[in-house]
Amino acid sequence: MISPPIFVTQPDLPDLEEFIISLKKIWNSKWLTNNGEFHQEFEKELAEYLGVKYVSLFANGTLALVSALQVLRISGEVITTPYSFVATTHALWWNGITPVFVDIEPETCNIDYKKIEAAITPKTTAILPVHVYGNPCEVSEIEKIADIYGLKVIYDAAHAFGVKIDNNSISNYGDLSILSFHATKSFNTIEGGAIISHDEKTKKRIDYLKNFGFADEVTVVAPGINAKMNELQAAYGLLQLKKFEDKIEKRKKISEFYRELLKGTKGIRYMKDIENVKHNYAYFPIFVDDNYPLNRDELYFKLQEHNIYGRRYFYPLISEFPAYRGLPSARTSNLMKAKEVSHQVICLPIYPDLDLKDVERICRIIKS
Ligand code: T4K
Repeated sequence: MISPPIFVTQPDLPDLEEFIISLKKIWNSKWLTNNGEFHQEFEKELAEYLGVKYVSLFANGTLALVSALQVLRISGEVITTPYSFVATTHALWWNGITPVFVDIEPETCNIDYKKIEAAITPKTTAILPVHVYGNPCEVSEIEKIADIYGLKVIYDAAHAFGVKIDNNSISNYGDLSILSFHATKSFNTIEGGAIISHDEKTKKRIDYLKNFGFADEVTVVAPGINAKMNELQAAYGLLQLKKFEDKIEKRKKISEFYRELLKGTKGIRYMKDIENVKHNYAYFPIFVDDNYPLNRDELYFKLQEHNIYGRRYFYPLISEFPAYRGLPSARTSNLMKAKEVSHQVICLPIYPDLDLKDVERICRIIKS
């Protein structure tokens, strides 16, 4: 008998009874969106939990990214990675900005900071790196480059909710950081996202921009957008926050079990924890090289025959999609490492309720 499907992730939901209590409050108040009580409380609690100064909630991570670029008035060219979810580069495109792709460093799958300087031109205004799979970028080195060339840094921290370096939130680095709370993320509000900022003036500008640019009833300070999170999402998020640490512990256990079982499997590489980093174990990518008897796609589809649906995050590279492949920086010779890794990766299923017996079964298939 074939087992039920196991997907790359399964969203974690709050306790339904508790959520109903919040829903009743919303029903009674008739306050559904536009900076309601749950929204205000969620922003405050998130800032406290993450250890950051200001959180601005958004309807989703993509709108947070698009808006973050507007907040800092970024234009011209922005240096970024081709090894990410398409939303990273799409946010640039929606702002009329030209992405300039820089290759990655295969150990972490993050942008290779050593290659950033060579990509800077007089049109460069910012760097948009991604903490891929929640692995922190080389934040100090990136900051040094940004300071020398007068560039802004916006981190796409969509995968990095709760990640810390030396006990300091990853979201405290850069001029702004964006988070995603999509259903598939380690922390979800169904859809949702946030911009993390470090001073009151910037927080204000973000909040104006996500609400059409309104500063008050009769003042529109900029052509803003509607990117607000609603009260239902915020109430749901508050409940999620209470149990997030437990969920990370469960993910960590699963991650460690995968590593233990896959240890020594020829042709299969996986990522190690980084010293001084508190990881969130959002993803469990493996990289299949020539020493493995099958190529990546053969293993990917073999797993599917057993009803196991990993995902090839991130294949193809963003630079290979029609909108971007004509750009000079999209040429393969510029992105050799990213190309190689994108042909090796499979993200294996990981979520708090994943049974360790299923992890065992997945590893048995990989090793057989
Ligand atoms: N920057 C980065 C680096 C990102 O990775 C993302 C999003 C963003 C920015 C943008 O943030 P948002 O605007 O999304 O907040 C998923 C997500 O839709 C996307 O949020 C995420 N990155 C990306 C890496 O993954 P898909 O197209 O792979 O998702 P989908 O629908 O195929 O779901 C994957 C699996 O999850 C399904 O096979 C089954 C399971 N699933 C999914 C959903 C939605 C469930 O069990 N229940 C569900 O409700 O993009």
